[in-house]
Amino acid sequence: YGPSTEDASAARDWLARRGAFGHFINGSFTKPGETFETRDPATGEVLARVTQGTADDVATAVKAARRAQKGWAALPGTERARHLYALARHVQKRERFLSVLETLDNGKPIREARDIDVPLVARHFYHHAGWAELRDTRFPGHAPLGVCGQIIPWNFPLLMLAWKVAPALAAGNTVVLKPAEYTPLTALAFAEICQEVGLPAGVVNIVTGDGATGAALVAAEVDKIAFTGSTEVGRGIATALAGTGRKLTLELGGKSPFVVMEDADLDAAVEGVVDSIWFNQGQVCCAGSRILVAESVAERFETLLSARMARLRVGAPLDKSTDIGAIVDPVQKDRILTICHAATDAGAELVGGQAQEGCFIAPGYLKNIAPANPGMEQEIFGPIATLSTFRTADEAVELANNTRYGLAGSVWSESATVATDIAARIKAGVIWINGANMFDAAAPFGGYRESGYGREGGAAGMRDYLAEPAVKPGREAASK
Ligand code: TXE
Repeated sequence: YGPSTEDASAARDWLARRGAFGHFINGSFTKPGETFETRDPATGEVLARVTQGTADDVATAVKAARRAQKGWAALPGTERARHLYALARHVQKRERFLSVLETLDNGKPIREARDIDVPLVARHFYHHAGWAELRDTRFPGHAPLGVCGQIIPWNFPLLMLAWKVAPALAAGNTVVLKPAEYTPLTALAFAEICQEVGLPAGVVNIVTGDGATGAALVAAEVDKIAFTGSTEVGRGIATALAGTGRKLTLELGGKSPFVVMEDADLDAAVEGVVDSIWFNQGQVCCAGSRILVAESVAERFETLLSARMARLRVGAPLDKSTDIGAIVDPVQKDRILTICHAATDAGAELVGGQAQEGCFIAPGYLKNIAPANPGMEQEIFGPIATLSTFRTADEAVELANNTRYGLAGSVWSESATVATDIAARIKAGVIWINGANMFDAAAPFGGYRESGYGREGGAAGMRDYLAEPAVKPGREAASK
């Protein structure tokens, strides 16, 4: 485990001290109830035991959030901001510990947890501290929604928590958050940070558990559900909430196009693929999983791509030189391999992408793949892209949009005119030009079609945590 040993032992000491975790409700940890194990996917080692939240646990947490909400909303924006700044600073103070804990629980390379996940978490709280102050100027007459139920996935555990918690709190809501069952640990560490900074009790509540706990939260007396996860579960949540009048935002799957035009800087585009589909083992909702490359440069591009792919190091996530860590769980590994087998059975050729012992899969891509191939249609959510070619710009756009999803896209060209023209014609919530997977707290993120609805980040994200005024302030003033 090399140079990270010291940090790793700090995280392990913390886990050993805690052993089993209860929920975080009304500012303190409950006694552990019936528990399940959370493991390090790289080694299979049990890291801790975590409580399986019941409907009663959820109801208790929602009550605590309800009690806290009026007081929290009544604080001046500058006071809410002060708390959000404090959360950001304390995340930074404990960034090494949080990075190691995230890597242990999720299997992602420590380099990514340390340089991407945790810094973005701090940035998200800093940014939304600003929004807490600006809320009434920017959204006059708007009110917080009340209590928000938030259900998050396992691919960016702490970052998804930040995306949910920071805007909700900035707007004046209180929250009950359910982390994913594979990766509950950084959320529980975050609960400790809430205690450290003196966040009022009940403003943030964390109930751990699996899908049943998530379903209990959806059924609880909350004013909004914010969900990030699979399209299938998102669809069920939308059905469950239909007719209840509760607000819902869904951030679901994707199969985002990565379009390499004839005049692209091919070396840069190859590096873009690394950031796009081989980042976080490809377990990224906005991963550029469908590479579309201009036929005239396809051969050269593939030569560069396969050479770069061969240099990626698969291995121990805590090793600083690792590029590709562990898949989050054996179930997910099987899911990835099943789609790859279906793709090759249907005639595609898999380059690389070998399954390795444990939760590891080498990076790879599927080529000679038909548009109707399952590997082309389904979200693989692993380190395997598809590679196909196009002849004209129109064909590139048509292929890019040939999906039921619409989360993200990436266009590579040395011509601003070409790049912006293609970008504008791709139907997706986020488009990067000559880049991939660039996130910022100020930029709204979210999808179209089966990728969901609602936005997270920036003003659009704030709006989704606020209720419109019944009377527009402008008109009210005019009638006086
Ligand atoms: O997701 P789930 P899974 C996609 C990706 C992946 C597939 C399956 O393709 O291979 O989904 O992953 C909670 N009511 N994404 O099975 O089940 C669950 O406990 C309420 C894309 O892990 O959707 C967890 O907290 N909640 C995605 C969260 O939902 C329920 C990220 C996500 O788990 C629930 C993750 C229910 N009935 C997977 N059932 C992205 N958009 O980034 C489960 N949950």
